[in-house]
Amino acid sequence: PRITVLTGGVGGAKFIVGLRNAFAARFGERPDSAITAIVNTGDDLWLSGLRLQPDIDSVMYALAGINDRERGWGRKGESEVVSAELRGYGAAWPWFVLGDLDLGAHIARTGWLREGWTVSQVASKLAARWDLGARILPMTDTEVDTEVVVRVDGTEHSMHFQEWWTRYRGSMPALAFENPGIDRAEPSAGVIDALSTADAILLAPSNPVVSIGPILRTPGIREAVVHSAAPVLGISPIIGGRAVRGMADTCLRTLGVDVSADGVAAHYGTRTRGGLLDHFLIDDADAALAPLLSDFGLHAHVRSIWMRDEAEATDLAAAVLGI
Ligand code: GDP
Ligand code: FO1
Ligand code: CA
Repeated sequence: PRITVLTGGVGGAKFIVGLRNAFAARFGERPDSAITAIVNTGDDLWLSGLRLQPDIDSVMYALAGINDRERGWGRKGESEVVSAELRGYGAAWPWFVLGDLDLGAHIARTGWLREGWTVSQVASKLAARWDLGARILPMTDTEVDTEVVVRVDGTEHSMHFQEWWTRYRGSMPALAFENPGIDRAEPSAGVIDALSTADAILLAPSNPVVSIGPILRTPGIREAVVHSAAPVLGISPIIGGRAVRGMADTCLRTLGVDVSADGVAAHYGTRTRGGLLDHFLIDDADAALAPLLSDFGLHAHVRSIWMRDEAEATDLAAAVLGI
């Protein structure tokens, strides 16, 4: 079977690692091209002349088994020699760490982009180094970096999502999240095919606003999900009214979405009623919400959806494959 997953960085990456493992256990082979991750590129940014793709790198590092699990982002065993030098020169952002190992990916990527390779070709070239067991596709080859609209002293300003997220930790109330140019962006090569030929489409437990949001806003992607013959299944990123980690709660409030598993389900909507989902997985802690989801016309599935380690992620993905 072919499985296509829409995903952001760390939350989605945990699930995709589990999905790769569960697929291999169930079908007796590594999924490789049978699992396609369509990854958010809204987090991407230029910094000191380098192109960073945090969500692409989070998925690649997690599948390669070289991610820093404690910190949640970047490479494990990282050092910060270059970052300290950049700070010394007053270059880049003083609040933003560019790890030495991580910089290898940024330099390689930027070099290839300057040689004329597309964003998705570059993602494949980087991925080729590792035995990932899944395919990584950036949602688009166009730069559509997410901007956050904030109000300072009564006037509205935009800042890059990474500045809002890492410098201010989401503490500045966000009025809106925008992706300038996205109306003219196209899905990268293979994205629509991966959706229309999938046997199942999954919405990873990623940030619905700033990770899944930009993917669905890329022209053609939402329609491809809605019109797919495959079942569409989502996993809630909200457990017991809280984001497991990160600031999905703050992002949801900006859109006026209730911070709850049923709030996220209603935000995605039910396919039979003009939305996206056929199935939604919620945590045992939210079991009381299951009847509400059924009222939305959704198939609700209740189990533990908290992935504390790789074994729990694999169990969760095995349950998803069984639906
Ligand atoms: P980011 O791009 O690095 O922020 O990662 P994602 O957008 O892919 O995922 C972030 C979301 O993952 C957050 O909203 C978390 O609530 C959610 N998340 C993280 N870990 C888990 C988990 O173990 N289980 C579930 N259900 N959600 C999780
Ligand atoms: N997150 C931080 O909180 N602080 C950092 O200094 C930081 C550096 C960084 C460098 C490269 C990269 O790919 C990701 C990095 N992140 C950092 C994580 C990232 O800002 C966010 O967690 C995600 O973009 C949100 O999805
Ligand atoms: Ca992200």
